[in-house]
Amino acid sequence: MNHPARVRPPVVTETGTTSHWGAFRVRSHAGGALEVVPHPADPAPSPLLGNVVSALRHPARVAAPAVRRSWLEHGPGPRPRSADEEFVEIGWDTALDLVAGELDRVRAGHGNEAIFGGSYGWASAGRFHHAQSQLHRFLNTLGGFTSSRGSYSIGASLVLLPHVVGDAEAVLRRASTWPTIHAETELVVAFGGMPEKNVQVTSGGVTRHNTLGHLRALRARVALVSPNRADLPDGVPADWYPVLPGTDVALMLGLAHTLLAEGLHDQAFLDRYTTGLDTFARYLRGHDADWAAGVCGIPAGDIRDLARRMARSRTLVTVTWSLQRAEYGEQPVWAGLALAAMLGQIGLPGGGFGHGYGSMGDVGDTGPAGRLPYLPQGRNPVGTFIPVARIADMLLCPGESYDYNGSVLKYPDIRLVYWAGGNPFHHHQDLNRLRRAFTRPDTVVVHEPFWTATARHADIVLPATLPLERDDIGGGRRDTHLIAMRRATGPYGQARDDYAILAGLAERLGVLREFTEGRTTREWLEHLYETWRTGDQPSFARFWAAGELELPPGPQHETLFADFRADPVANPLPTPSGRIEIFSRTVAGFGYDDCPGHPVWREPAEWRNLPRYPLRLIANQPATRLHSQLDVGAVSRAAKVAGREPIELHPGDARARGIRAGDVVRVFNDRGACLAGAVLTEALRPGVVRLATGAWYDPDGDLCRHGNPNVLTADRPASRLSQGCAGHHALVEVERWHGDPPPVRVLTPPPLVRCAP
Ligand SMILES: Nc1nc2c(c(=O)[nH]1)N[C@H]1C(S)=C(S)[C@@H](COP(=O)(O)OP(=O)(O)OC[C@H]3O[C@@H](n4cnc5c(=O)[nH]c(N)nc54)[C@H](O)[C@@H]3O)O[C@H]1N2
Ligand SMILES: Nc1nc2c(c(=O)[nH]1)N[C@H]1C(S)=C(S)[C@@H](COP(=O)(O)OP(=O)(O)OC[C@H]3O[C@@H](n4cnc5c(=O)[nH]c(N)nc54)[C@H](O)[C@@H]3O)O[C@H]1N2
Ligand SMILES: [Mo]
Repeated sequence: MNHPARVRPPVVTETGTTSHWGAFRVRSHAGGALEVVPHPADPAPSPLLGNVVSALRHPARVAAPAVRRSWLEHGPGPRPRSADEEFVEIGWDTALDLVAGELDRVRAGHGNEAIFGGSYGWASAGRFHHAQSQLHRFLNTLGGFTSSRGSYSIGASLVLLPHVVGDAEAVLRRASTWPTIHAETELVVAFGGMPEKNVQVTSGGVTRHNTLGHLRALRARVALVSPNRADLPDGVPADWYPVLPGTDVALMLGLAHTLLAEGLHDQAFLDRYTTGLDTFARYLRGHDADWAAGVCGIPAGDIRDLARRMARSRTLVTVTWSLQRAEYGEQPVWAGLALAAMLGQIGLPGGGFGHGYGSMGDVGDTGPAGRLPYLPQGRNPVGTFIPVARIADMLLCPGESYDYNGSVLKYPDIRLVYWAGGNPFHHHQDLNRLRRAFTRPDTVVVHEPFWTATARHADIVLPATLPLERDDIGGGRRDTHLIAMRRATGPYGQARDDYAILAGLAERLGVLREFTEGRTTREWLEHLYETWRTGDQPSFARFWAAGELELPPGPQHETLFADFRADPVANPLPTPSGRIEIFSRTVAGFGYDDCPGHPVWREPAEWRNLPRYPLRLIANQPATRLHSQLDVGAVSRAAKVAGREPIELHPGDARARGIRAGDVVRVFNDRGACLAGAVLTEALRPGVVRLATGAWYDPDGDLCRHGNPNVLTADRPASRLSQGCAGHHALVEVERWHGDPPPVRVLTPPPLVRCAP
């Protein structure tokens, strides 16, 4: 049969922009249709580009300012905040009056500390319209807010690394580069693997996705330590060590024990560059390869062989960020570092320690490491903060004390929660508990482009634009270009830029001048660019007309801690000893049983649920989107199974439960349950299931109809040291769902009383 030829209307305009998954171009066709095409310089454009246009005008967009019916009728105060309640659309003037009035009431009656403006989340790329930066700047002009510290990504590492190597930034931002690894490394021991799905993403985006090519071109042999074979690209020479989730530390101890027992450690390096091996070595006595095998599921012979190979090769020990997003998450980072130190190769090209290869696209990348233009946020006069993942504890337990990094902090009494650019009902653990926590404040204000679960749990929802609907400047760390993000289309419905929303509030609260400094968006872009550029770089007008600016390349060959190795006296680490602290007197002095002074194995508390919930769930980053962003987009939707988020199971585990590929299943434990769609794969270790994060939470009682794994994870910190997010693992059971599953309801807005057009 002949198909009628599809004739594309001619391209009218083409604009450039960028995203956390990379720079791209937007073509407008006659008639208004938009098309996304990759940036011409990008060797590996991200498949996530396919979510952009399909989500842009999706009916799940927030079209107008909306207020929860019960809040509108009864005013501020604790309330159930059901996700099914009706919202009433109101005009912008009324909405801004309500929010400004609430900010005023709360700060006058309870002080600025009662405003929680942490507002964690990735928002969109773009240096000016970064929602969280805008909100922080705005709240600072009002006298400040309770903030949050650290990240969900690396909450444990950010607190641990300063104690043990002095500078978290060095490890996280100046990793040994891929070209050096290609040239020098013989063996990569990759705890958590190096999954290619993750390297398409960097905060702020990159124009050239080089990391994927580096990863696929790896010639060094890789010891892939992961319950999931898919955590390394096919074709990379590898041996698979299918460790049980949460047990990498046991394996590391077994390796370290073998090095010591067989005299394979580098005593000269340890003497000169580290402190505390003796204490660690005493602890290792009870933790040999046989012991490790019993915990981590890797045979003792394989552990000993791997230790010997590590000692005779140029070896890079790398730990993904996922490993520290778990109970006792500090330990795999600290133990991995200790293991690398025992090999004596830290600071040698191609050897040593890495953290986050395969977690983020910019780790090991060779792009420029200079600063980008940024929006000044002012100063927050309120000193109160929480470690970011303690949000539910804060709302549920005002006034209670807790430990954090050697101090005792107290939770403030929050009356108003303000969120712009994040989705806590995606990112936080134990969502049924978070729902209870969100009943406590008087008012919840959210700026969102979409009716996400966070918007549905708010009182006042203000519709925000997406990057294609506004002008901005974009770029990421290690990006080769600075991108002029030129508006490609008008805003959806009545959506406004976060900046415009906050300027409207600032005007009502008498701080317009402080907040805007009298600048329009375009004037801000010019100001940020002009105060950033060097004399030999083009003016803003030329940059904007050209659409992008190529930045000078970064060094190809860099080795983490090379200076320290070259001269530890002239270049000591900023630790108390000036050295790598395998034992930290400071951490030991805190007296935390869940994070003592050297790396230790601790059995996760979650394991008490074995064997009632025999399957070990990995809730990792999704391949088909960034977190929960654009979950209504075409690429994310195409991966759903029967409309639910896919859960991967080993065929044996599925068979034992009568589950076939494509079935809707119920995944459950004591905290809650979700539906998901079964996908069978031999790539997983038996007994392990994988359900990625980010399906928009769709609550029906304790059940999420759509497949958000955070109904299953525990709201338990990594330890008292970091209070970091530990949401990566949970124990669950999976069963076939019989009959028709309840429909997913997140693709349409909540019940809305529409205002007259
Ligand atoms: N179980 C488990 N949970 C996890 C993790 C895990 O491994 N396991 N990983 C954690 C990690 S590492 C992270 S970083 C977090 C991520 O958690 P988040 O960063 O909160 O997730 P996002 O989906 O990126 O949320 C960003 C939100 O901002 C909105 N947005 C986009 N652009 C704009 C804008 O211009 N203005 C406004 N107002 N809004 C905008 C998007 O629609 C989206 O809802 O999740 C964490 N949660
Ligand atoms: N496509 C895509 N890429 C992303 C993101 C996204 O949302 N989508 N998010 C970005 C963000 S904000 C961050 S912070 C990074 C996160 O980077 P990571 O936290 O490193 O990424 P994850 O995919 O969550 O986990 C990496 C791998 O660790 C393995 N793993 C899980 N548990 C264990 C364990 O106990 N032991 C071992 N050895 N392996 C285990 C999993 O199989 C998983 O695939 O990813 C970034 N990249
Ligand atoms: Mo993250």
